[in-house]
Amino acid sequence: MGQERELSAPHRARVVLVPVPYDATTSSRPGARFGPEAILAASLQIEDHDLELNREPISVGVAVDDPLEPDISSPEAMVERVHSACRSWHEKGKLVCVLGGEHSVTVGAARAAAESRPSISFLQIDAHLDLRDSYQGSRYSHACTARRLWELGDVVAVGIRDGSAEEHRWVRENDAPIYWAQEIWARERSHGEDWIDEAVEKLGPEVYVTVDVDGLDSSIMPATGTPVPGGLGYWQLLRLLRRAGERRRVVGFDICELAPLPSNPAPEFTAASILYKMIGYFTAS
Ligand SMILES: [Mn+2]
Repeated sequence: MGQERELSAPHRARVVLVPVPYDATTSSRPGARFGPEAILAASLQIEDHDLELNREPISVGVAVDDPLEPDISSPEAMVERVHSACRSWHEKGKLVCVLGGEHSVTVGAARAAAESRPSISFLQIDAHLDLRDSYQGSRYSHACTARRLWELGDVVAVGIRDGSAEEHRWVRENDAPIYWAQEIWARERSHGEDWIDEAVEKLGPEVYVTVDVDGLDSSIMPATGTPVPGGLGYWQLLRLLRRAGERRRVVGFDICELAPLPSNPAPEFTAASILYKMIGYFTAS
């Protein structure tokens, strides 16, 4: 985002981006540590005017924090580091967006957003349930993200198409609201996009939005550690995010799990575009 320097000064900016180049618990292809840098580089090519919103979202002011140094002593220590970095921006009244990094960093960002907001709820875009209580010896693995979010508030998950038997059992036992990718696909044949309003209605007044880029279909988002076919389309995801911004107060958000592919620059432009759209949608009021 090639914005004017004055607007990107932290004291002027309404939005602060916190890059978290970390991917220590990734179980498949690593590389999410290179995600923040790739998204920020691609963002320089995005035009300031947003055709859909008919304004320049960048004009709210967007500051970019220094990349958070990874703490590789444990995933829990890294979550705490993200938490404390985000908390200091929340205390200054900023809308904080974390650029991951693997999805475990969301837990720290969400905790910071949840402080002094006991009724916060979460909108999770993902291919995976991420509902394991622990994974490979850690409760702060990327595979446990949604389970940790449930300890802070209700989670509405969208685009899901992968999960273990244990996770599916947890969904049934807890009656968790999941918008399975396949159900969305089938439902749109007969009912159009009514699922979007329904999903947003399930969220409380204050919402944290986490976008794991693998929620998108792997044809447009191959650059991620664990791509899964049959995911959300670009416009489908944007319509959901826009509606969430219109109907709810978004108090924090992130975009995670981009692991850039040297052979294909399109995914980082896709992620940068979604980031810019979210800035527009979530700062409308
Ligand atoms: Mn995922």
